[in-house]
Amino acid sequence: MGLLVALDRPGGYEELVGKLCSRVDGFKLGLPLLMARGPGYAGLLRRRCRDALWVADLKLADIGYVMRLTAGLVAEHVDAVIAHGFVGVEGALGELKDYLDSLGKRLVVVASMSHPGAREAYDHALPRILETLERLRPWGVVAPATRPGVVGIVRRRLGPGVAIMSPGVGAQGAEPGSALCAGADYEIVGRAITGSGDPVEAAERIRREQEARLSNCRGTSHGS
Ligand code: FNU
Repeated sequence: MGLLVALDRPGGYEELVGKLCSRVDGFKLGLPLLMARGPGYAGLLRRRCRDALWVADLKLADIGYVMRLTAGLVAEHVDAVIAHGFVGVEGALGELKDYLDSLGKRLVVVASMSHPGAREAYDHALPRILETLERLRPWGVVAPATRPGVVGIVRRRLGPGVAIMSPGVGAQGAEPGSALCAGADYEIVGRAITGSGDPVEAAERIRREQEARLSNCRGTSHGS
């Protein structure tokens, strides 16, 4: 069972990361924060919570050459980098994965997205993206908590060896634990924690809700 906190809004998170460190499994750094503060800020935050999983959410979607250049700017400070799945393997995700492998870093690929409009693209694209993921075998996959059915499809197709992380819990409407019950390893929560008056209390409450939902669904569906 996992909880990753999304840090998106440009701002100072040193204190918050220190406070949340023992309560969550990791942090996902968004582009607004990385662009405002620079890639080195990831390293500064990481020093506040070394054992957590640190993910740079770059949502790369380019030729391999440019994705390698971009990932290379932040890779030393994080464990994993997120790229889009629709760009395919040859000359794109394959190159990025080889590059990250050579640095001892992990690739996470978006299988489908959490917002309502994702249906327009991903309802059609998902079968092809799943083929890409089967060939590529990235360390992790992003699948939407707002559509737990998609999380289940990804889990069944890729098996237990892939880390599934699911955004959409809280501000986007999904309940804590719903994606975990569908087969995800981590739920990604941003605003419901960072936008709360008491982020530590919010993170603890979400943890409790994850545990409660997971213990209810375990045995009746695919828990992780
Ligand atoms: P919160 N995110 C997302 N949907 O929301 N990486 C996706 O399909 C996806 C993502 C990220 O709504 C988003 O960028 F692939 O405040 C943000 O950092 O909880 C976080 O997940 C959700 O933030």
